[in-house]
Amino acid sequence: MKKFELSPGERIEVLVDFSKRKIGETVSFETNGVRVVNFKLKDKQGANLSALALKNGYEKPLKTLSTVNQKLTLFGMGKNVEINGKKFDKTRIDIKAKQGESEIWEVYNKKDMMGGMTHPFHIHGVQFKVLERNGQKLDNQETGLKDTIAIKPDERVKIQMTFKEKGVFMYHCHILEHEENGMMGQLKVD
Ligand SMILES: [Cu+2]
Repeated sequence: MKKFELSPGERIEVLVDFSKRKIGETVSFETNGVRVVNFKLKDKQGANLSALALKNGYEKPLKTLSTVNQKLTLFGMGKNVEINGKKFDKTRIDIKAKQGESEIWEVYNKKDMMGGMTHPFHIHGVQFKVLERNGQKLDNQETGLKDTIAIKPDERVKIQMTFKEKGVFMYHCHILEHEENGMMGQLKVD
């Protein structure tokens, strides 16, 4: 890939192939046309790309599940934000799950009259695989384990995860203004 998009809270691991570059050449990462990282090539020692890729976070194949366990609808902008029609309440548990169990969640970003905006949806205490986006398979950027996913207006994503830790965890939009205004819920894993 030549470019990728990241929303607030998202991270990406990138493997860069310098093999066709010359010693002394500079390769840059740019964001909106501004260089943020420069690589100056001093040496070219062979590295095994497939071995590097395998080392980083790729787990066993997913269990095949067919049921959607939870449906979440993200809605709103500014102060008027909600998940499934509710604002955050620290005395309320919104979702219960069991340690060791795998679930599929479907998360939908409902448009409003203004068109809505992208919500970077984030879950604490667990990492997930993205199964599909609007029923379509994914591009390469999203095949790894994630804990935040950017969902554009009118998009619906399916994610699958296995709960490894017991406890109470938050899930929320990662835009500060939205989480501060209650676009957040609580997940209890027993
Ligand atoms: Cu948001």
